[in-house]
Amino acid sequence: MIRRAAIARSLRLLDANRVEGCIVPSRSQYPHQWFWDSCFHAIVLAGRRPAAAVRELESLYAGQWKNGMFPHMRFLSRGAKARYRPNAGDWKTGRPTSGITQPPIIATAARIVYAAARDRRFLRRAYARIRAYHLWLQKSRDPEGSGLVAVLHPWESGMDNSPVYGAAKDRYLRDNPSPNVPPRVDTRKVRAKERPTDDYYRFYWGLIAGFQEDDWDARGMYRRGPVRIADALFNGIWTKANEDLAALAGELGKSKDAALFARWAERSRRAMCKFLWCPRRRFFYSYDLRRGRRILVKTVGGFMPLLAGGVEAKIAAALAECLADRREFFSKFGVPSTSRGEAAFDPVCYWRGPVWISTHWLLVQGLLRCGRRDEALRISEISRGLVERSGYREYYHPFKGEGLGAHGFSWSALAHRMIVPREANNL
Ligand code: 9WN
Repeated sequence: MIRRAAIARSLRLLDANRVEGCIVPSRSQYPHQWFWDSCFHAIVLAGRRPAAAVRELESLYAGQWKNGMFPHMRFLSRGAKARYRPNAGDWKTGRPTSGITQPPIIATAARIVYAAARDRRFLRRAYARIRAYHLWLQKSRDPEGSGLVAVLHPWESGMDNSPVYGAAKDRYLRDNPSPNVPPRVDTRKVRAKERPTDDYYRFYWGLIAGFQEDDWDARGMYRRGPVRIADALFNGIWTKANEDLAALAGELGKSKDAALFARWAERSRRAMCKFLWCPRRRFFYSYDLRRGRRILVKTVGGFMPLLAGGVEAKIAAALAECLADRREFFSKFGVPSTSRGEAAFDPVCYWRGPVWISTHWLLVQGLLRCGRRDEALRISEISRGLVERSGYREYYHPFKGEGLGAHGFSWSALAHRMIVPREANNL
């Protein structure tokens, strides 16, 4: 009964955050559409409102570029312009979207939504859109076919000020005259210490200016962009997404496509184990493709290769140990975004320590996949507890459980949908 009331509250929040046919992450802080947020919203809705889940995913099509890319943001109305920067005009992409992407979780979301909605028309349309996206991502972010796709801007990683991007930021600011950054609006409603520093903002805006010089040409951005990082979370999601796209292709009888995407998934699994896994430190790290070395900072992203399956039992065991270690990722209120052992760890600052419900959700899927049910259940329970206690906040303090960042934050509704029904993984 209590559970049902909680789910109803989550659905009410999503209803309240519906703007112009899609759900925004938070009315006050993020008044536009974000790519991976909408995928998470669709996953939440699939449980009780499959038709609404279909609509949420389909609302992303309006932003998709001709070359197949799903941009990380789609700007909703002119009225919202002043409330979020960079706005559509700042990006100069020639359309009301940003020019970069975000973690490619749409195939996974579509598989979950299809398992719930069983709507063939949705499946056919979604498949065509997502296939184009995967072809774009593969070609423009892994042109050598290594199995690892690159992130070119920290915003693409979804974990914007993660210390994974710290060294790249420092190098960038050292080599480039500090770009002019318009006054920040993100710190008007959220305390500055919970948000990225001004330096990060100079880096974010500077990278955008560089891409504008390349006229948003994917090849030029990849070749000349100062950041080229195989992010562990992004690649874990990408690998799982290829497996899910292969399943959707199979459902449509497209066996050649199914074989292609299954091969891509397998290639990425191998590449993650070869390049991201460090046998000595027993952890998956993001990899700096420009410099040819791992970025030795432990973040929650290091658990995400588990999503892809096929991880050796001893690797899964090492990660489970790390998850249970108080000096690393164990804390009363969940799994911090950055290890407690890192110098950059900060329990209130955004992706440098706080607990996020989205990464909890991903972690639960990864743990279930490698048979770690007890750990998965613990994280599910903590997630529900956080939302009950502190509301739908953007992130939470790992030791105190207090809410941080934006209020009325949509994807925190995932707390009530941590365990996805088996049929979603068995189309
Ligand atoms: C920049 C919307 C997005 C999330 C990201 C999160 C945050 C934006 C920002 O909010 O990023 O894209 O302005 O800080 O880091 O993961 O998709 O919720």
